[in-house]
Amino acid sequence: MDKNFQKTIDTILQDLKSRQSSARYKHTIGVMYTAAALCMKYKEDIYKGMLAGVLHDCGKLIEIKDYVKACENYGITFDDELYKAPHLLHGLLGAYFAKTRYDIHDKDILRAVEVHTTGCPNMSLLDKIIFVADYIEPDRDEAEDLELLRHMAFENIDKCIVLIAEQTMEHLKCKNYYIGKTTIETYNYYKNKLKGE
Ligand code: DGI
Ligand code: FE
Ligand code: FE
Repeated sequence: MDKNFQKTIDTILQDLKSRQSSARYKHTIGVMYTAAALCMKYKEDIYKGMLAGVLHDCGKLIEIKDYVKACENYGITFDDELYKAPHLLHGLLGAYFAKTRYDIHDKDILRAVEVHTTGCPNMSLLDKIIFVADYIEPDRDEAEDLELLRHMAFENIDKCIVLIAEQTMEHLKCKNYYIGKTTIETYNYYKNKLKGE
């Protein structure tokens, strides 16, 4: 463990506090602590989990209308389908800002930030923890069955991922929003994984 870890987290939090809305900051803190708890449960590095939690939405430091242009400017390449749902770019932008603004180069952390919105097949434990923590942190209240999901996160994280992906797709379908390829792949991958167990 890096001895300066707490200092690194504090410095980034201080910066985020001054740049994020108070609601987004509260969510950030919620994801950080929820990720820490899940790391304890699943024996993942707590400090990596906390740092990934702190950074996961830092892509939102710029406005959504600027996401596409920013990706072009920074040389961040993305699948054409993301033009249909540009808010999904905040993970990629977040990983970029984590590196360039906050000097975090740990590949596992950057990857967890990158995939936190859609998940992806075959996620690392850290990826899963951030994906789930983002959805269940204490300040969230919009999802259905939060009590069940919060319990399931600590019982069977893969099952929790399937439930989250399912709810997200339902929600998108109801609203007639574009459902991304990766979102569907995440759901299918973890659904099949559970069947095989
Ligand atoms: O950034 P947060 O709000 O904390 O959470 P997030 O990064 O998980 O983003 C959640 C939003 O992303 C939520 O409104 C659902 C949406 N989303 C997730 N997968 C897809 C999606 N939106 C579209 N259009 N398509 C997707 O596949
Ligand atoms: Fe996000
Ligand atoms: Fe988030």
